[in-house]
Amino acid sequence: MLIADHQSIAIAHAVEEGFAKIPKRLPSWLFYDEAGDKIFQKIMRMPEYYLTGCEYEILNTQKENLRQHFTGDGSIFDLIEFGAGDGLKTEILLRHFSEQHTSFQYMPVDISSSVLDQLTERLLGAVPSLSIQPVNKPYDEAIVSIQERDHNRKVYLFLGANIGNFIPADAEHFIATIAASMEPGDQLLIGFDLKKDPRLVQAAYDDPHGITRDFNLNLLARLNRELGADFQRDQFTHYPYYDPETGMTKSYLVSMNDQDVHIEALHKTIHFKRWEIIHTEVSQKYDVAMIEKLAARTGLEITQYYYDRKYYFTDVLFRK
Ligand code: AVI
Repeated sequence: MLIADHQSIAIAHAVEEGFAKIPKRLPSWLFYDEAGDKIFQKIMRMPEYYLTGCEYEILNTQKENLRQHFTGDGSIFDLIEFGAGDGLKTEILLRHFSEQHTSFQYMPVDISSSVLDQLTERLLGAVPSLSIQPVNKPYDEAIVSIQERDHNRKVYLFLGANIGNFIPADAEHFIATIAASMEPGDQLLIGFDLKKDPRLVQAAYDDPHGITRDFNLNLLARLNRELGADFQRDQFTHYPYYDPETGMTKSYLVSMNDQDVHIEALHKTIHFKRWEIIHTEVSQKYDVAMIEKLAARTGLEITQYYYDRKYYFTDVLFRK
């Protein structure tokens, strides 16, 4: 028996809409259920997935520079983070800022209250003096409500190359939404994965351990669990493709046979032709020209690029 709670209604809706498209697609937020979160932790520990190590390096080497930028005139600031995940990377900054007696409050934003509860508990264990105010809302609503809550200066964080999971037009729209709410002096730090040797990018999404394959296929397992679907995971194959011209990695699940899949919650049977694709994710890689264009089009100024030693990744500080 399927329980039609708020979350499963949203999932059913997204799946119905996605499978009506040509080519079929599923939104990448569907990756992150409990099983998907665990597989993503494994991805972040793989040597092929260079992104995490690069950003750790940047935050570790630049934490004092960032603190000085964020602190500005010394007045208290709100450190607002979208998509904090397990918070391990942000902890580098939070720990350092607390040790330096920096005056700030940390506001992680997520639509999942359980993600926020776990994050809060973990961070308070790691940094007991942290002032943390979780915001349990979709990103756009959170931006408005935080604005109304206090008049502190705002520093927004969007780390981990999460911006890459938007197609460029949507990335611009998201940054423009934040920029519209920023006052002069407010800042925004975004993590961008950079264009590089195409083989390295390809390997990050097509690892030899099969971990990213499991991450992608978990989508189908999730639909089986939550929507009563009868996908056979071994009838689909994981196929990521990096295009060095556009900088876009697209991930697909490809149907290896002609097959019908029944989805109980939708009262529908979906047909997949042999070699038909389901497009499941975009991971956009950037270059400096693309980042400058984003800044120009959203009315932001670039204060600083922070790079890792290999120039694989950059955390870019913007201000209004
Ligand atoms: C969360 N996001 C930035 C990851 C990425 O690189 O696009 C998700 C991911 N998908 C496959 N591997 C990692």
